[in-house]
Parts: sequence; structure tokens; C-alpha cells
Amino acid sequence: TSNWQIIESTLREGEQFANAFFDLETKIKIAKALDEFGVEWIELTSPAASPESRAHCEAICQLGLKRSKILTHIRCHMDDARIAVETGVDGVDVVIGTSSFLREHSHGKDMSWITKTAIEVIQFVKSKGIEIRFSSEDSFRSELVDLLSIYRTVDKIGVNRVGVADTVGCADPRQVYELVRTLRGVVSCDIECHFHNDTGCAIANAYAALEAGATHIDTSVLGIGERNGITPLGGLIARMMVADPEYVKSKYNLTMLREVENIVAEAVEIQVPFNNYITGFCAFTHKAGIHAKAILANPSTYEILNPADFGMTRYVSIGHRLTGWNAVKSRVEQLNLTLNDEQIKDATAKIKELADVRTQSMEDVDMILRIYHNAVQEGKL
Ligand code: HCA
Ligand code: CU
Repeated sequence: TSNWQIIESTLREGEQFANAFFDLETKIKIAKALDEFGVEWIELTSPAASPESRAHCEAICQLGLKRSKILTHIRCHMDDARIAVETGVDGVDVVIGTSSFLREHSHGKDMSWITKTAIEVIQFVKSKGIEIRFSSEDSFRSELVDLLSIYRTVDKIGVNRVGVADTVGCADPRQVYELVRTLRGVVSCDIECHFHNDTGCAIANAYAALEAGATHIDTSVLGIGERNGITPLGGLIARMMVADPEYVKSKYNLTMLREVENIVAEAVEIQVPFNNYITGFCAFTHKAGIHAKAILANPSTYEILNPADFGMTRYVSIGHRLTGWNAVKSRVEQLNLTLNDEQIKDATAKIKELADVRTQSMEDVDMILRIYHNAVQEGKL
């Protein structure tokens, strides 16, 4: 699983999040932060969606970002394609529904119309020297023969990528692996995957896709998108850091993750979830005495990610009824107090006694230790 790229869709899929309304200033701030982080691609809402969307797309193309290239996302339609190629984007992502659900209840077109239009759109966009991706919406509820046949056709006429989309979040990692693996044998172009998170599989599905030969994964910051969203940028990074740390570190400015998330959280008026990958408030907090002891001796015992790689810090929680004397000892050393092990064990017993009634804050713990230390110094203990 090395040699893959991120298509960051906060400014497209993310705009479909219930709370999202991005003005140009906000979009620019998000685009610059994503560029700073180092995502390869930033995908923008279709310029055909509204006059403002078009103006924003043009403005972001003109920013001259350092690293990220710009994509826009359109329906498989010549009207949209003609507008898209005028905006200054580096690439166009084209999508159309191929499942019977969408063919019958959404656009009402059959596979031969879809194929004919796809070819026309692809050849037109390519003729302008712009990259093009063709994707089938709702891929996992589409007929496999239909999918493979249209992908084979667009691959032959030189599409840069084909896309697989789990639009409703129904797929599981095994199904993803199988479909992408099959597709890998059918097309020679790149393969992009897009996973909704309705059933909690969005990160695992992205990983399975990469294992099966996909080359591009769609993400959004904090996973925001239609309904409960898609593969979150931070979650994918967490997963890939474990799979291939050197590759991930070489590509991305990981200490920017928290800032990117804060910018987006503020823009859409949400909190970063408490249990968020990497940046959640307790992502690197260790609590049980047994864990605390081991973590203090060697962080790898209970940590698969190193907080320092992301500019985060480890926290050992002490003032609770599950605490242990090793954790307290480490705090005593941090506070530069001199207590021997017997005294620390005694102080720990006092902390546990109080914490059994009410969890003690770090300030409370420090106060208890200082009072205990003073009593020892004054010969009262
Ligand atoms: C949608 C479209 C899409 C497109 C994905 C893609 C999806 O809003 O329904 O272009 O690959 O989930 O199918 O986001
Ligand atoms: Cu989507």
C-alpha cells in the first residue's frame, strides 16, 4: 500500500454536509490549509451548480497553491463539461449513477446513453488538455457487467482514472477488495474510490481498496459530507501511518492536521469529536494504572501512533480511582518533588481515596502531592 494519493473533497462532498455553507474566504482558508498539509488533489463543487460556485472555483484555481492540484466534480453532461473546462482546473471528475435505483429514479437514462455521453464528455475534456476521471455513482448496487463494460470502454479512450463510489455506505471491506481487484484486472488507468460511512466502514473500505490496487482515495476533513459523511482525512492518515509510516511522513505535513480540522470544525460549527482519530481530546490519554506504568516505561506498549508525529502530546491521567503509584511517581518527578517509593505509594493511596468519591483534576492531584511533600519536609509524616 504505497503509491496512493488523496483527493480531498471537503470543498465538494463536504459542502453537502448539513451544516456547510462556505463563502469564498472560508474556501480559500480551507484550500490553503489542505495545500499546506500536502494533499495531492482538492476537489471543488461543480461550477455548474450556481454562479457563486463557479466564481469560487475560478478563484481557487488562481491561488497558485504549492502542492495541491484542483479538480472539479460534474455530472456526466456536456453542458457541465463545457463550463468546467473554462474554470482553470487541472482535472475534472465526472460521475453518473449506474445502479438501477439511480437509473430509474434519478436521471432515467440507460447504459447505452450513459456510455455514449461518457465518451463524448471524456473526449471533450481531454481535448482541452485537462485530466479526466469517470465514476459510477452507487457502484456497489450496480450490475458488475455494466460497470466493467463501461470502465473498459472509458479506459480504452484514455480516461486518467475510473472511480468506484459507495454512495449509500453499504459496502464492506471484503466486497470492496473483490470489486477493486476485479477492476484492476480490467483497466490500466488509475482507480479512485469514494466511501460513505453510513455503516462505519469508510476507513476500512478505503484501506481494502488500496490493498486491492486502488490509487486514489476521496476524503473530507472530519469526514463531513452527505448524511454522516465519508472517509475522514485524519482517520485515513491514522490507518496509513500504521501501514506505511515512512511513506505517509514523507508526503504530508502531519502537524497541520489539527489546524486543518479546527478550521473546518469552526467553519461548519461543530466540535472535533471526543474520540476523533489522532486529534480527539482523549486520543493519547492513558488512564488505567497498569497502562500508565507501561506507557511511562515505553509508549509503544499501549500506543500504535506516536503523538509527537502529529504535534500532539501524550497525557497520563492520574486523579482517578484506577490510578497507580507509577503514574503518580512520574508526576512527582515532573513537579520536582523528592519522595521515596514508600511515600509515593502512601500519597497514591490518598489520591485513590479522594478519587473514589470524585475524580480529581490534575490541579487537585498536584495540590495533594505538594501538601504531602511539605508534610514530609516538616517531618510530620
Ligand atoms: C453524490 C455523489 C458522490 C460522487 C462520488 C464520486 C457519491 O453526492 O451522490 O464522484 O465518485 O457519493 O456517489 O459523492
Ligand atoms: Cu459522496
